[in-house]
Amino acid sequence: MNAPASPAFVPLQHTRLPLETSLQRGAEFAAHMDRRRTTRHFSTDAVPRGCIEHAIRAAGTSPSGAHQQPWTFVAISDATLKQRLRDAAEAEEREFYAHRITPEWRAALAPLGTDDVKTHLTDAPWVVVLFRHSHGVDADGSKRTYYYTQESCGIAAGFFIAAIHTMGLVSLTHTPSPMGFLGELLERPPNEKAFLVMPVGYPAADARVPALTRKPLDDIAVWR
Ligand code: IYR
Repeated sequence: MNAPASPAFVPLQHTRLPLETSLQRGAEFAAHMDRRRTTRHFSTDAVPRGCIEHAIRAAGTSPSGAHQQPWTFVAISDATLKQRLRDAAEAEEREFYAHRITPEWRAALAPLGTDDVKTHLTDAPWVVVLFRHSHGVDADGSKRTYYYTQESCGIAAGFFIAAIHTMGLVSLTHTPSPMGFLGELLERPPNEKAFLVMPVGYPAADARVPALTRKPLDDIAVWR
């Protein structure tokens, strides 16, 4: 058995900001994020690959369990592949909306106007599929345990979505259920499990969003 690696440490690069700057930046960032909306209505206008690269780079800076970085981002722009993905997702979703959904779930989704028609999967110039590594695979093919992979991928998805918004683009978090078909379609190894599908692009000129409000700070924070 190998001895555990001794940790190598380097100085943290950090400059303390004036308090006023911290507060101003914090307020600006919160307001910026509050302008993010999920929409189902995408323009077919092209988005250069560079934008998607920036967002994946940002997502790749996310903290992860034991720094195992348990993620792969598959960025699809090929029209045929997007159509195949849409066809397969819609087949699952037709089953979901017709049979698998519970009455309570249907009622919860009603205000959002979701259905089994996933036009965004072919309209959006990019569809990015985040795969979660349920475990690692060492060079000799043996299985390595990974830790907190759900949390790690959830945080990475958040960074990705924030980066997309910062570039003036929109995304939609889509969770076809079940997602097994994505690993097959995108030829991912068995340890990679589809986690989230995110069409990315510009909003359609007539894009609409549900008229929803967000919980105020007092409803989501507790101070002790
Ligand atoms: N996976 C389905 C259903 C769906 C579920 C939830 I919770 C949503 O917030 C939205 C949709 C779909 O993607 O349509």
